[in-house]
Amino acid sequence: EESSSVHAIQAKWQKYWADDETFLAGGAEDTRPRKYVLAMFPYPSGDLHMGHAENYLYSDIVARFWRHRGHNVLNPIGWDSFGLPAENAAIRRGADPREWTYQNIAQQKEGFKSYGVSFDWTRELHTSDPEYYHWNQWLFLKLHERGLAYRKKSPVNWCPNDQTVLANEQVVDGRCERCGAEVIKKKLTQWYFKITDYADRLLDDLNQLEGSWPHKVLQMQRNWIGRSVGADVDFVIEGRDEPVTVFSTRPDTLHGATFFVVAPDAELASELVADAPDEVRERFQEYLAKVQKTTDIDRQATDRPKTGVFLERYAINPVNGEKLPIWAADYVLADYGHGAVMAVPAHDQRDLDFARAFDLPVKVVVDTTAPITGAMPVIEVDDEGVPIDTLPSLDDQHPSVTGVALTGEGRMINSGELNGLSKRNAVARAIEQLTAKGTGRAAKNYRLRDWLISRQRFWGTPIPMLHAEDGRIIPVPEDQLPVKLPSVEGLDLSPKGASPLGAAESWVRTVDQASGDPVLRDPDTMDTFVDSSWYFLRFLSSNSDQVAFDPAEAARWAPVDSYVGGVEHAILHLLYARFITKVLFDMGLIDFTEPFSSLINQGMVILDGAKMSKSKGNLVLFQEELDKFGADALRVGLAFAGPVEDDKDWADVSMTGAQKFLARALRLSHDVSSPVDVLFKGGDAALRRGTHRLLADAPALVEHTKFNVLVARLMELVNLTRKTIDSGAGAADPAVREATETIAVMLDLIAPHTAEEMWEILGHEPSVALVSWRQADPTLLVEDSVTAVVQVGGKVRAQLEVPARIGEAELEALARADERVIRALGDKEIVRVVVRAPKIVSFAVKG
Ligand code: ANZ
Repeated sequence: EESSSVHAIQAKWQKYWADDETFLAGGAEDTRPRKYVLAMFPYPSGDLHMGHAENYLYSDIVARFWRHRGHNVLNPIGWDSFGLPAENAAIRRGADPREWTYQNIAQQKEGFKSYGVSFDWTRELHTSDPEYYHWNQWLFLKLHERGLAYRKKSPVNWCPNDQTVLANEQVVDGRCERCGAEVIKKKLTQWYFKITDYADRLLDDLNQLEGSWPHKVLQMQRNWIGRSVGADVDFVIEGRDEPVTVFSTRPDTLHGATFFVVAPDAELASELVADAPDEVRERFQEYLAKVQKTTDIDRQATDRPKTGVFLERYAINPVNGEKLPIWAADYVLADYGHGAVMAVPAHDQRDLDFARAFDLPVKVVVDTTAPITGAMPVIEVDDEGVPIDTLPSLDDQHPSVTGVALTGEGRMINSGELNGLSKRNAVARAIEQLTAKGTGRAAKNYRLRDWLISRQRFWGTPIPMLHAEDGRIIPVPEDQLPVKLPSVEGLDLSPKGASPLGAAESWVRTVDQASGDPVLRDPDTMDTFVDSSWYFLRFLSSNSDQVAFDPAEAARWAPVDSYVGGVEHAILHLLYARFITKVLFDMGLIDFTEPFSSLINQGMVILDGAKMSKSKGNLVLFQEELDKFGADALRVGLAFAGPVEDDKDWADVSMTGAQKFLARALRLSHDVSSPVDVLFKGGDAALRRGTHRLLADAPALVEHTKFNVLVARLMELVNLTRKTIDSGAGAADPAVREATETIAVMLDLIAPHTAEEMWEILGHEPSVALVSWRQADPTLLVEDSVTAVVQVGGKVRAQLEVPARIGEAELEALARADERVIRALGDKEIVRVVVRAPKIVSFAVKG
C-alpha cells in the first residue's frame, strides 16, 4: 500500500513538472545569475543502468541546488547516439541502426522522467540526427579551412575485429577500447585533426583548472600530452647527403654518445641497409618482420631483453667528430621524435642495457658524485689526519660495472668546454653551442599525436569531402550541408575493412557543383568523439538550423559551470572537447578557452566488491529498483551510499532504510499543526538550533559535493523533529513547522517527489523546487551548548542553554536578563555574584 502511494506521488509530480515546465531555463530576459550544469550525455546502449542513476542524480542535485539559490539554471539532456554498438546490433539482426538507436533513446528518456531528473527537455538533441551532424560537418570544414583537418598516409591503429581504425586514445594496453581485440598497425590514408598544434595550450591551460578538476584527471591529461623539452641534434651519416636529426632531452651528454640507434620500422633504417652486404640486409629484414608483430607497449617495456642489428653504417658526432656505429633496435620507436636516437649508455638505462647486451663502450660524462651545491664537501680524517674516503668514487659506480645508468645531478667531465658545469647549465650551454654551429637547436617533443578521425563504419557523420578523378579533394560547400547518410537498405554493414558507404553507389557518386565534374564522396564517417567535442554548445541553440550555436547564447551560458561524469573520460572526451573549444575561441565564436569550469567524477556502482556486468550476471537493474522502491528511495540510497568519487557497493545500501527515512519525513508534514503563516520565532530552542545549523552548513556541503553528509544531516533533523513533537512541545510548536519546511525544501535536492508532496501538505503552492533557501539565523548557531544553572539566594531559579565557551561577563548578563531571574530578584539587594562559566551563576541577596 505504501509502495502504491509512493508511485502515485511520483506520477502526480512528474505530470506537474511536465505541464508546468518547471525546469525550463530562463531566456535572455531573465536577470538572475546563470549556472550551466551538465552530466556527460548518455550513449543509448539500452535501458538506463545504475551508473546512469548515479551520474544524473549528482548533476540533478547540483542543478536543483542552484535553483534554490536564486539562479537561472540550465540542465539539458541529449544522446550521443552514433557509434559501433548500434551498428553491431543492426548487423546481428539485419536491421537499421536507426531503429535500435531511437528505440533505446525513447526507453532511456522514460527512465529519466520516472527518475525525476530536472532536465530542460526543450533542448533535447541526438547526435545521429541530421540536424545535429550537419554541424559536425560544418566544424570539419572550419577545421579544414584553418589547416587543422588534413589527410596523410601513415601507420594507424587497426582493430581486426571491428575492422576499423582507432585513435591512439582508443587503444588501451594495446587493445581496442571497445571490443578488447589486440590492435595491429596498418598503413592507411586517413583524415586527421591537428590537435598537436594546440599541445602547449592544452597543457598550460590545465593550470587554470587546478583545484576545480580532480587532480588525478589533470595529471592524466599532462602525461598524455607528454611534453619533453630538449634539443634536436643533426648527425652527419657517412655516405648520406642529408644529416639525420635526433631528439634528446640530454644534449649535455653529447660527448658520452657511443652509438646511434634507428627504429627498425622507420624508413631511414631500410634506406641505410639498402646498399649493405646481403647478409646484413637479410638479418635486418628478418628482424624487421619480428618487430612489426610487436606492440608498442612491449617495445617500451624496460624488463625486456634488448635486441637489434648492426647496420654497418656510421654517424658522426657533431661535437667531437667521433664515428658512432648505427644499429637498428626496437626500443626506439618510429613515430616518436625523429625515430632515431644518439645513445648515451652511461646516462640512459635503455641505452645501457643495449650496450651491455652488445658489448658497446660506455663513457661517463657526468660525475654524479661531485657536489653541485657549491659548498665544499666535508672531508673526514682519521686519527693520523689521513682523509677517510667517505665519498663514493665514480669508479665504484661505473655503469658498465653496476648496470645502473647515472641519471642524477652532477658535474660535467670528459666534455670539453662543458667540463665543470652542472647538468642543468650544461644542457643550456650545449644548446647554445649547437645553435651557434648550426648543428642543432632547442626543441620540444610531445607524446600527443594528431587525432585520427576517419572511421570505416556506417553509423556516423559522413565526412563532407569529395574526391575528383584527378585526385583533387573538394570540400562540400557549406550551403549543401548536411550530407545525409543514405538509407541502409541494400548495404552490407558487416566489417570488411572499408566503409560500407563506399558501396552505396547512388550516394557515393555525385557531381561537383562548381566544375560539373563527377566526384566520389569520402566514404568514411567521423569518430564519434567529434560529436561529443562540442555538444555542450549545441544545447544552447539546439533548435537552430542556421548556426551550430549562437555566440550570444554561448556568452550567456558557457563555459559549463559543473560537469559530471565518469573518470573513464579523463583523457579522450575531455581532451578533444578542450581542443575544439580552443579552436572555436580562435575563430572568435566564444570568449573562453576551457569548456568545463569544474569537473565532478563519480565512482562506480558495484556489487559485492565487483564491477557489475551482464556476463557476470551480477547486475542491479535500474528499472527493477525503481519499480520496487520508487525514484526517491533510489536517489536517497545512492546519495547516501558514500562520497561522490568512491565506488559504491550496492550490497551495503539499505533501500528499506531509504524508504523508511522518506516515510518519516512525509509523516512530519502530515503532523505539523501550526498555521501556514506562523512566525518562526520562539518554540523549541534545540530544534531551532538544529534547523539553523543545517541551513548554515548545507550550501557548503553541496558545493563540496558532500551529498552523503547532506542526507545524513537531513536524517538527523527528521529524527530531532519527531522527538520534539513527541516530547511535549507538540506538533503545534512553530519550531516543528520551521524544521519540517526546511526539510522539505532541502530534500528537494535528493528526493524531489517527496519534497513536493510535503510542501503541498504543509499548505504551500508548488513547486518547492523554486523556493529559495532561507538564511540561517546566526544567533541560533551557538555551538556545543551546555545548561547553566542560575541560583538566587541559594535556590535554583532558572536553567539557561548557553555556548560551552561563554565568558563570565556574558553569562552573568544572560542570567540577569532572564525573566525568571528578574522575578526572583525582585527588589532585593544583590550583595555578591559568583560566576563559574559556563555552569553556574549565583546571586547572594539581602532583604
Ligand atoms: C640522449 C639521452 C641521454 C637521452 C640521456 C636520455 C638520457 P622523453 O623524456 O620520453 O621525451 N628518444 C628520443 N627519440 C626516441 C624514440 N623515437 N624512441 C625511443 N627513445 C627515444 O625521452 C626523450 C629521450 O628518449 C631522448 O633523450 C632520447 O634519449 C630518447 F642520458 O637522448 B635521450
